[in-house]
Amino acid sequence: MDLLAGVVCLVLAWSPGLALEGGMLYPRESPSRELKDLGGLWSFRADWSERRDAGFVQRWYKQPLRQTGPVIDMPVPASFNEITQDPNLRKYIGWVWYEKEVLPPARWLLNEARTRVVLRIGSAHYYSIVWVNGVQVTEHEGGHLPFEAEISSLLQPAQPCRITIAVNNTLTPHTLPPGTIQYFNDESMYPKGYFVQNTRFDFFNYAGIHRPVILYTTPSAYIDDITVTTDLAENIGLVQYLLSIRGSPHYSLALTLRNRDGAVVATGNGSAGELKVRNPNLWWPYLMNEQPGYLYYLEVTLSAMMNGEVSEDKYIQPVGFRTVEVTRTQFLINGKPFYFHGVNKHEDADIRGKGLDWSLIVKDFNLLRWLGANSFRTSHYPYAEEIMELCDAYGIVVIDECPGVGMKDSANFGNKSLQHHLIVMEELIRRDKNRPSVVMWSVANEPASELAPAAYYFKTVIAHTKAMDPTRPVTYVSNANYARDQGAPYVDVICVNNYFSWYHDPGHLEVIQLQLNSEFENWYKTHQKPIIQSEYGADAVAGIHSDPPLMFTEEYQAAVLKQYHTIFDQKRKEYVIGELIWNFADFMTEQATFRVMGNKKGIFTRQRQPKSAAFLLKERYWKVANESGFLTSKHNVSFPQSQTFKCT
Ligand code: BDP
Repeated sequence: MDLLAGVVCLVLAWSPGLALEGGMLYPRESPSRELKDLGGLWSFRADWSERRDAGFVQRWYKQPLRQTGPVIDMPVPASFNEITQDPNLRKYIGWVWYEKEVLPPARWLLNEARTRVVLRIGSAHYYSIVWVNGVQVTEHEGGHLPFEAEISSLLQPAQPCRITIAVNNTLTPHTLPPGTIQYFNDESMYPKGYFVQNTRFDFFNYAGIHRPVILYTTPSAYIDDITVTTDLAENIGLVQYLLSIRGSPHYSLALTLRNRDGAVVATGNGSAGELKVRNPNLWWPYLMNEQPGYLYYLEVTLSAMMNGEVSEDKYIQPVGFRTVEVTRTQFLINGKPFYFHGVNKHEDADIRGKGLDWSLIVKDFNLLRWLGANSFRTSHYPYAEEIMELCDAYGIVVIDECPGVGMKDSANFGNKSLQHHLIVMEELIRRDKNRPSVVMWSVANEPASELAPAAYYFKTVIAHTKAMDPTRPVTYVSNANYARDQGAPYVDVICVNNYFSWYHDPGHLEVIQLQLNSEFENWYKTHQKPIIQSEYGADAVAGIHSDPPLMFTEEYQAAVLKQYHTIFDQKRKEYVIGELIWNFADFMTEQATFRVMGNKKGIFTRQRQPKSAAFLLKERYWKVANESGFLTSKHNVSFPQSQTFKCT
C-alpha cells in the first residue's frame, strides 16, 4: 500500500478557492455504503406564535414534537402549503417543525465496525436547523441544495433516533431569492399583527422538505469528494481526477474505469491523476447521436489502515467524455455546433408543490423526448439531483441556474448578498461539477443588471464561478437593455428574455419580427457573443380558442411562437445558438390580477396535457434536429435506460 502518496495527495485534493467544508457526493449504495430513505410521513407543526419563536423558546427539539402541542402528518418530500385545507397554512410564513423517529439498523452501531452515519437532506426551503435526539447537528441556508451532518455519535443501540428539522421560509433582501416582509399596522384596515411577504419573482414560494431525507453510511475512513474533468486529445479520452479522502492519513486508492457493459477500460491509483481511454464513446446530447448520454463508471476503492486493519470504502462515479467550448458565434459540444432547442421548467405540481415526485419526473422526461427537446434551463434554482442524474443518462443538456431570481432592488447587490451568492455557487458547483449534462452555469435570472452596483457584483460572482470551475462557460439571463446591462461584459454567452406582443405591445403580433431582429442585432453588435433566446412565450388558458388569435387563447400562444421562429431561423445561421420556450408547463404563482391560477405560459398544462403550441414546437424541434444532420432516423433515437451501475 502506498501510504505516503495518500498523505501528499490529501493536500492536493482541495479544489482551489472552495471555502466549503467537505464534499457532497450523491449518495450511492456500494458494498461499503448503505442508504436508508426516511421519506414518508413525518410529524409536523407550524409555529403560529406571534413572533414564530415558540419552538425555540419552548425547545420543541428537546422532546417528541407531539408532546409540545398538536401535530399533523406531513409527507416528505413535499411542500407543506397545499397538503391541508387550511388557507393559512398555504400562505404561512415562519418556522415549521418536522420530526421523525427512525431505528438505525443495529449493525451500524456495532463499535468495532466504526460506521459513519450521515443524515442528508436533499433540500429544504429556505433556512433549516437540524437536531438529532435534541442535539443540533447542522443548519443550512438556501432552498435548493443538499446539506448533511454526521450523526454517528448521537445514535444509541436499540434506541429510536429522533430527527427534528425546523424550516423557515422567510426571505430577506439578502437571501437568494430575495424577499421582504411588510407589516400593516393600521388596525382599521388590517387585523392585528398582519404582514405579508413580498417577492419579485414569478412562482409560488413553496416551502418544506422538498427532496429526500436519507441516512447513509460510510466507513470511518471514506471517500469525501471526487472531481473529474474530461478532455479529448485526438482519439484519446482523458479523465483527470482529484479525490478527497478523510478519516485516515494512511491509505491507498485504486481506480477502475468501466464502460457501459462493465468492461475495464482504464485503471489508476493515487488521489490525483489522469486516465486515458482510446476511442472513447463520447457523451452526446439527445438527438445529436444515436447513443446519447453514454456514461462510463469510475469505481474508486479506498483502502485505509484503521487500528491495524484494512478498511475499504467504494464509490462509483459516472463519467461522461465531452468537451464544451464557446466561440463568437457558436456553442460547441465535442467540437460540433450545438443548438439548444429546449425548454425552461419549474419544479411544480398540484398538491406536492415543489416536492420530488418520481412519476412527474419520468413523465416530464417522456414529454421532452416526445417534443424533441435536447436541453433545459433549471429556471430559477437548482433542480433535484434525481433529475440531474437522468439528464446525464438521457443526454439532456442543462443550463444549471442558481436561485438568483427576483434581484430587482439595489439592496440585493450589497456585500451581504454577494457573500451568500458566492457560497451558493460553491455549493452548486460542488454538487453538479461532475455532471456531463451541465454545460453552463447561470448565476441569475433577470436581475436589475442596469443598476451601477451590478457591474462589480456580477464581475465578482462570475469570476468566482470560473475560478471554481474553469471548464464551463458562465452566463446570467438578462432582460435589460443591451447598452445598459452592466454584467454582460463578463458572461460567455448572452441569454436574453423578451415578451414582444405580450408584456410589450400586447396583442400586436405584427411587431415581433421587427423587434426581435433589432434585439438580436443590438446585443450581437455590442458584445459579439453568441446569443440564446432564454425565454419567450405567451399565456394560454387551455381550451380557450379564437380566430383571429386573441391573447390568452391557444391560437395566440402558437402565433407568438411562430413569429419568433421566423427570426430564429434567420439568426441561427449567424450567432443565435438556442431557443428555450417559457414555459414547459403551467405553474403556480402568487395570486395576482394578471395570473389565472398561476402562470399559463406552459405549452403543457400543469397536469402535463399538450396545448396547441406543444404540437407546433414538436414539429419544429424535430425539424431543427433533422436539419442539424446528426439524425439518420428519428425512430432509432431514444433515451437509454438509466443505469444503476453496481460495484463488482
Ligand atoms: C420572465 C421571468 C419568469 C416569468 C416570466 C413571465 O423570468 O420567471 O415567469 O417572465 O412573466 O420575466 O411569464
